[in-house]
Amino acid sequence: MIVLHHLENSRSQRILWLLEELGVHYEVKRYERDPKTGLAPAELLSIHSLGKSPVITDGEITVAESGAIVEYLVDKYDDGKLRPAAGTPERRAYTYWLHYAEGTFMPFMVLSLILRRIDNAPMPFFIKPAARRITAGVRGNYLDRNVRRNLEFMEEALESSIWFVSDALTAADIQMGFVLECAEVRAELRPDYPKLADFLARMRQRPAYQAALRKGGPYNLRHDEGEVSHQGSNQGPNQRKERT
Ligand SMILES: N[C@@H](CCC(=O)N[C@@H](CS)C(=O)NCC(=O)O)C(=O)O
Repeated sequence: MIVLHHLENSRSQRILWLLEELGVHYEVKRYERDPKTGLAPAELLSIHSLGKSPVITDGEITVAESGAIVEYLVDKYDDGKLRPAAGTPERRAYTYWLHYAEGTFMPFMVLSLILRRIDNAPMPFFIKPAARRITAGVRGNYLDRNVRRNLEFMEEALESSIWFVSDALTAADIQMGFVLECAEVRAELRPDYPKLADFLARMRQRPAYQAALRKGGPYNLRHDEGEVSHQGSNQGPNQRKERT
């Protein structure tokens, strides 16, 4: 039996979605973040040395890192639906997007979150202007340009097909879905990136995505704004931190 060690409001949501698309029987063990730090509980360290989520266990086997979990589950349960055949241009595109999600785009989203936390951190009033100058400098000289370029790149990729690889959903799209959910929270997608916004709308209409929301419990990446962003979320005003 697959057990998904699922941290609230995290990348683990993509594994839930994948498990639902694959129709696998699995168990969810949900972990809450520390309300002050937003970090995962120490309990997760007993599952994998890095103490991050997602991580799955399958009997004696433990698999961490969402891309690796996707490949493990697709190898074991997919019948050719969610991963194109080896040696095809579609398979090359699939591999690219599967790695691009965590390898290229997510680091910008994490940096964006860290900068925002620095901006909002309690600190002596005379330090605040210097801290703000540093975060604004990183945004202006590095982050904003990279985020924009990547959003344009992803938008262009969706000009020739409705999902990233083709008009058929693949597991790489499932990996990319969380990326776009983060981009939605930390960068404005409409009106400049209508195809990315359409991707999100299409993703959220899928029965498997909706089932994943029900299985995983409250899910909301839009904490700073205090908005409820997804069905199944019951975010309260006492939980207003953005999470990675
Ligand atoms: N690249 C890893 C990232 C894992 C990761 O950083 N997970 C976050 C949740 S989205 C986490 O566990 N954060 C809690 C913490 O750092 O304590 C993956 O894709 O699995």
